[in-house]
Amino acid sequence: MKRRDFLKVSAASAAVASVTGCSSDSAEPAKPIEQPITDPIAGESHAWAQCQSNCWAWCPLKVITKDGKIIRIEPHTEGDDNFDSGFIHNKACAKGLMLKELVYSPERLTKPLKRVGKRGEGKFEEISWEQAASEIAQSLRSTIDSCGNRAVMLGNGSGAAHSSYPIMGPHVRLMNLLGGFQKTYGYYSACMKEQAIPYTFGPSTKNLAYGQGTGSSSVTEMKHSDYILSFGYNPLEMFMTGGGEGHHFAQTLESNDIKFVYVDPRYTDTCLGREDDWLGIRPGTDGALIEAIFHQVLVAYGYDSETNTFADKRGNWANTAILGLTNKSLEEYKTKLELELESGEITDGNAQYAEHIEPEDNLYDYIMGTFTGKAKTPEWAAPICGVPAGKIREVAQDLLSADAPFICSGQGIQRNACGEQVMRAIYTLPVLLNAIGRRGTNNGDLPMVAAAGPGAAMIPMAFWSDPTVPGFIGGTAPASVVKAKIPTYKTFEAMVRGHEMTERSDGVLGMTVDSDTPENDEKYGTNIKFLMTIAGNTVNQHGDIEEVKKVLSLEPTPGQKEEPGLDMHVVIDTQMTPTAQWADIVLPDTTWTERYDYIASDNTTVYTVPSIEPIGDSKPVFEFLVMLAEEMGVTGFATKGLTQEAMTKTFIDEAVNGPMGDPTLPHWSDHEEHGYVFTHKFEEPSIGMEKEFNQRGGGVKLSTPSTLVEAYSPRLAWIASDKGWDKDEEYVDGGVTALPKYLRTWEDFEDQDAIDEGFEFQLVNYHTKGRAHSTFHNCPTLRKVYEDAIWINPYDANNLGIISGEMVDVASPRGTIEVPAKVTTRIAMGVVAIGQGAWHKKLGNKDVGGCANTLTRQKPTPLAKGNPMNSVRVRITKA
Ligand SMILES: Nc1nc2c(c(=O)[nH]1)N[C@H]1C(S)=C(S)[C@@H](COP(=O)(O)OP(=O)(O)OC[C@H]3O[C@@H](n4cnc5c(=O)[nH]c(N)nc54)[C@H](O)[C@@H]3O)O[C@H]1N2
Ligand SMILES: Nc1nc2c(c(=O)[nH]1)N[C@H]1C(S)=C(S)[C@@H](COP(=O)(O)OP(=O)(O)OC[C@H]3O[C@@H](n4cnc5c(=O)[nH]c(N)nc54)[C@H](O)[C@@H]3O)O[C@H]1N2
Ligand code: SF4
Ligand SMILES: [Mo]
Repeated sequence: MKRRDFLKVSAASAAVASVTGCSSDSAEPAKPIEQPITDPIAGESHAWAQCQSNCWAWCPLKVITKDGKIIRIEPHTEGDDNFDSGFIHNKACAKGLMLKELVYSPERLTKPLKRVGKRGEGKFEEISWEQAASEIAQSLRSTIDSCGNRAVMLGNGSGAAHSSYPIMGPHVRLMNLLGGFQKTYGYYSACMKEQAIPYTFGPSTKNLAYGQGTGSSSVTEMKHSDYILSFGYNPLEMFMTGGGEGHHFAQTLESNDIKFVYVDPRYTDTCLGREDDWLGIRPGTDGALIEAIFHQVLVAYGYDSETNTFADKRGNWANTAILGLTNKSLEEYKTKLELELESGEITDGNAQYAEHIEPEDNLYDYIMGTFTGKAKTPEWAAPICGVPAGKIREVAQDLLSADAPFICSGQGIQRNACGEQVMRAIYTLPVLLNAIGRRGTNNGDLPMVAAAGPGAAMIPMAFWSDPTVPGFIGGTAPASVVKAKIPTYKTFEAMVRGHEMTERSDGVLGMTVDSDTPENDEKYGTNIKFLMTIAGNTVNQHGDIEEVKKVLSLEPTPGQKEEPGLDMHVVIDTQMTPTAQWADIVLPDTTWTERYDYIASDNTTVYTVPSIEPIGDSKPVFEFLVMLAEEMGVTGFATKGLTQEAMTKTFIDEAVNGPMGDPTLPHWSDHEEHGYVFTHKFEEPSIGMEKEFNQRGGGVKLSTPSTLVEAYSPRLAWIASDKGWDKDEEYVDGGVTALPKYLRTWEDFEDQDAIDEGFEFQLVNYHTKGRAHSTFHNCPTLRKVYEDAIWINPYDANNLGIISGEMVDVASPRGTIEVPAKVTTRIAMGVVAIGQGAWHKKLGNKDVGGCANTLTRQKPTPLAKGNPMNSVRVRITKA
């Protein structure tokens, strides 16, 4: 079994028992690289660790020590950089190489701490691990007893992504053994597209975010394309591992004759002369650009309303693949559903929404303006998106004449108040063009991350968190009784009004919805009262820091489900972060160099052994959870007295020999004998959605209720109706529509109220090369190399009389940050941009740390209830 196939299996735990071993027929053996050594002359030793930061690459790190201290970190240098060989090696970027600065940082946590002042005041006293375990156990027990397991939340944290321990690890198992907990859904990375995909391509297209299970093609497929259209897909900044995806992307463009058009308000390092065109679009307006492209394509196809056909290249194919392309097609579909309802023989899950289908609201007529008089021409779109009409025509023409257009997107584009809409439009585009499911094309999504899939890394995670996994050392744990899931972006709101949340009002999944009477919908029933965050800097990384702080400073009201205020906030990290400052108890975890661990990505397996002793009194989170389990009187927790080393070996043994294992992976004994890092042959994945779009007879078969691409979604028509979800008055059309439409939202390009209040600029807060989110922020070298400054166009800067390097105040209705300006033509006019993840540091009424979330808003998107961090308007003034 390929590791990617395993992912699919592990997602569906019901299928687990039927999986028997793996075939190793075609697999080339993994290659070991470099043994740990001791250099007797220099007196240096080295061992291997892994960069576990959430950048999806998990580069092996060679940790060089002398006299028990890390003296430097080196990348691994064996293997090759050629994707065609299949043995890609992940060479650490500047961040991983600066790990030493994190291990020995002044902010490094070395002792368990207990708050002494008010929450958030930042005053702590040192306590023992025993006291910490006992106080946490007491508080946890009392929250569960008085408010139930739904009141207990494990906070979001991605700081040690795919480690066997801090993420999705022993804490999940422990909480399940205690009767369950709230683990939110809809992660910050991709939750708008996670909603957009099932509505468009069907639920089976969605299993994991991050380009892994979104049906997209691999980045390796690009070499078969002749035209790449990227909506903010930015591999040279997002996938920095040398030899990995960014490198491969650059190689592909250099060695093939491909036209590359990059759409982003920022001119990123993905361009740097590789692009044929950079379209410096306004944030949140890609939907308008795409509608104008639809217009040009539909005009070129020509529509014969008599026969209800288009003269597209494949002979009316798009009209048979897309639900809702024309009035007639949608009318026929509605009639079919009505007949099903009448006869009672319902085969189509959309039948229940038949009455909400409005055939006149089809894509063709909407774009042509047949009933509205507003055609979505390039001339209509240009003043909205800022891309000249001539350019839009050129893109449409190129898309029409290319043999294999590869349309793709990043995720910043969907971190927007209309993120679901724009993603549904992007998914529809390649279908309309018949540029999907075949060589050199893509489904519009983030290309599969070729060098950095989590692969077998999921195995230990599954063991910890999936109680159905057989054979696990701890036996089986009961599944969580808490089925309801709150959207991640409502985490803090749920501390104040979780008790009244329903699926319809707040997107809480897994609860009963009474489809006609919202008053009868099941309520979540309690506020969140206990929060434990491991490897997350949530205060810094959630929207609107001041609002987050306000919620965290509410006094606890123990036992009162409907009253706000956390009983306890526990943070387990390696650094004294802005989030740890807001904890009641802070616990010092070990870093990636101080514990055993195991991560296997698609192309590398690293068995990490500690290269130094834990600093101070820090302890692997695993060992603390064993203590907590004992305090709580939980039996059957996973350890059976094993050390972390033995535990890790058990994981590897299961990953290789277990019922779901992959025998082509090296065993721990192979690691000990041959090397702590192995590279695996990366097999080029198949073309995205090839199966779904190449049915016998040229048909399309998706897992949507209609089996077609639901550009028009009957369920969304219901949600948008009066009987559906609550309307959001700050959106035109309530923010949800059956067709993907460019919608006006709050703080968008056209928000005249905000502009009148002086919030003249749109703000993009991107993922900078200098951090993985907030991780690595406190590395002084990185802060010098990657300047945290607000990008502003020379035209705008000139109007404000601002020069590069000058300190400016960037203010939104939520707060103000003070940062230097960087005057550059690399940003569209009217837009400013800053790297997200800088640590919030309040001085007076300003955040002098420059955290983007001092500016962002906590209002969720209408459908996914996700984080629209790029829907922010700001005012710029001299500091
Ligand atoms: N404004 C804005 N905000 C955003 C985004 C945005 O684009 N704009 N992006 C969002 C996205 S996509 C994401 S994924 C989130 C990420 O948000 P988080 O998941 O909070 O990620 P980090 O900020 O990197 O914080 C990770 C923490 O884990 C700690 N850590 C690292 N290793 C270990 C370990 O081994 N053990 C323990 N116990 N702790 C460890 C680090 O010190 C750090 O404090 O941010 C989101 N926030
Ligand atoms: N160096 C580095 N790499 C990372 C991370 C990191 O923090 N640092 N984080 C990792 C993680 S967890 C994630 S989720 C991914 C994040 O990956 P993404 O979410 O794709 O990254 P962003 O930088 O937020 O956005 C990508 C680009 O989209 C642009 N953009 C923003 N709004 C719009 C818009 O409305 N339209 C268009 N066309 N473009 C827009 C931004 O300017 C940016 O250049 O990256 C991963 N890789
Ligand atoms: S931050 Fe990403 S690319 Fe850089 S070393 Fe870590 S895993 Fe590799
Ligand atoms: Mo992310």
